[in-house]
Amino acid sequence: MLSESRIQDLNQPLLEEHQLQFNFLTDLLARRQVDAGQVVQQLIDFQVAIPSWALGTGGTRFGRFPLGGEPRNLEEKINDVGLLHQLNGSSNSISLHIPWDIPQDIAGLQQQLSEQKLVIDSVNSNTFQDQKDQHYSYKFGSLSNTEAGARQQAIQHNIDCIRHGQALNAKTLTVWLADGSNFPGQQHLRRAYLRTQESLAAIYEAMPSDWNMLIEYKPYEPNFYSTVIPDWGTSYSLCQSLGENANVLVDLGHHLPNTNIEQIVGRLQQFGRLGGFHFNGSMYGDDDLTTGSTKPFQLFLIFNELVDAARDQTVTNPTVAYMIDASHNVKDPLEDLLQSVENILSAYAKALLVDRTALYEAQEKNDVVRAEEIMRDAFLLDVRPLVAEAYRRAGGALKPVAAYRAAGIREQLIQQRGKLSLSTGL
Ligand code: AOS
Ligand code: ZN
Ligand code: ZN
Repeated sequence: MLSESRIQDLNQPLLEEHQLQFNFLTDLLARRQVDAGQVVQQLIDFQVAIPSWALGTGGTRFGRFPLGGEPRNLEEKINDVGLLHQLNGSSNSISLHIPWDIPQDIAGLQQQLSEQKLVIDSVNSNTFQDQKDQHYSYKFGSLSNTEAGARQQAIQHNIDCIRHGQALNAKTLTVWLADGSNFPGQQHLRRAYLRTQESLAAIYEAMPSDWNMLIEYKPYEPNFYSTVIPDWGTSYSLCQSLGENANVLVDLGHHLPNTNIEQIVGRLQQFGRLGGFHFNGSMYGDDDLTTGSTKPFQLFLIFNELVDAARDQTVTNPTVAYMIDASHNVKDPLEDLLQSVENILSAYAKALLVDRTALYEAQEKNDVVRAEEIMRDAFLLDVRPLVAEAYRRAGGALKPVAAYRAAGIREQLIQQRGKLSLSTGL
């Protein structure tokens, strides 16, 4: 939808100022023995998957305010991710949600994906809603349900997800369970865990050997007394019992306020069990706001753990899958996703700039203030010229949100798909 030359035209008036800022930063970093070009290359290589359910306006249980032009089917969702990828060069993959995105025309989809330079990242199962024609209800759980038939149905759904994913060369199944209880005594806590473990083992057994399972934890919602997989420890223990292709997924919104998420990230890498991320921003819980909108320092500290572990040869963690899991009520979802990716790349760039030798030295000497200053030095540097340069070198826009608006993309989408088009999803 956007031609490369259109993006170049939009970049043209911004180029001079960009060069000025980028050159300044390059010189400044060179004085500190950091090669700006190398950092830019690492930013270009960093890709964040976009979930199919984030492309339409999200909502809350109090209502939804559709924006128009929302993708109505998988083809249109892929198209939207393709647009994002054209603008920022950093979103080359899409995560599917079954049954919302069951692939029909496999050959057509494969062709579309390759034309838009995209791949399918992961497949997410859905056992938190009842689908019509479904025999057993998930009202009282899925993989942990007390009824064997309901568990079997949920196991089969996850296996079906794998089959759908295989058709499009995906290699990851993400499992998030809403299972839990709302009132004390409602559920036998240990038995619910054991039933879940057994169900997950059945799915794991059916999974091809080159696939990975990511197990997401969440302390509350939609259940408010207990959740079967509430925390990283439970996810971790399940992964340990399943095998090496099961790993923990950290969704930034799935922690109680003030949890030290960066430490969890560090621990999981130490244990070789960090499988992936769902990025979003959060004030209170699973708010699904723009990543980095409220706590950019926390995001930086998380990336600091990732960069640090990547440089440590004693850490043998599998490749981490990065995805955004956010969709809120008031923004154009495509603008929201562009902002999220930008905040993620900025946090990563800052983490790459931490003077690690000096930091280790300060840590060894217990020089608290010096250590903190080193972190602040990296965090407070304005790295936007590095991120913009990464976009530009990848053929994207220097300022993706501005380019998206200037190109009138939402208006075009509304014209094509209608004012009332509704995306399937939450
Ligand atoms: C739910 O809270 C989890 O974050 C899921 O990862 C995800 O949002 C859901 O599967 C989307 O339907
Ligand atoms: Zn999530
Ligand atoms: Zn969530």
